[in-house]
Amino acid sequence: MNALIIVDLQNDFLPGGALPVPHGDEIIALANKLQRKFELVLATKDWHPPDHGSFAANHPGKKPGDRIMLDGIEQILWPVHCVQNTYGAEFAPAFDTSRIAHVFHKGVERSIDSYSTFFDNAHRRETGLADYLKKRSVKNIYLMGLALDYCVKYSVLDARHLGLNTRVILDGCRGIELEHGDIDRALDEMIQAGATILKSADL
Ligand code: VGL
Ligand code: ZN
Repeated sequence: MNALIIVDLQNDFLPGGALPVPHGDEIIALANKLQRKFELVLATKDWHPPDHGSFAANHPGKKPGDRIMLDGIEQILWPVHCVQNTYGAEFAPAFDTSRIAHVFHKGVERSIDSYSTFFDNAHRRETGLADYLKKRSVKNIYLMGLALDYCVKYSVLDARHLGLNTRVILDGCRGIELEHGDIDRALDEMIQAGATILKSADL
């Protein structure tokens, strides 16, 4: 079975949100359209408690973009975003969620971030997605969403680690590009890991 996984299509990652991904809103129409091509549609949400360690505001003297050590691993600091049960964490209003079978939440623990939709950044805890796919014998996954150079990339790398056939729908993603070249480097890393990059027109 093929599954479509739509990553973090939440208000805070859209233009006007707390951590806007440039042109992030442009993928909403495609997300709605592509769902019809898949038997199984899953989605993820970045879902942080207010005291989350990835928020610069929770570290006196630090600002977004700074890097710190958080519980033993390097962490980039972000603006406060996707706080549980706030508007910013909700799916984009124009995003059709009626066919989504399950939503996986990540970044829920204060002391560790989770870019990947499978594991936290230290691979200590699972979100449940790997088991979910295994139980349903899903071997082929297609990913789209935000942000290409963070959550999509780390999800793809973990998916390849888990042995899943992993395809990235390029025009279904937008990146943050915190540093120039991040998107291209993310694509290279995903290809190196054995993922396929395709366009929605190829589906
Ligand atoms: C993300 C930065 C911080 C993402 C989440 O969804 O790509 N990026 N939290
Ligand atoms: Zn986050």
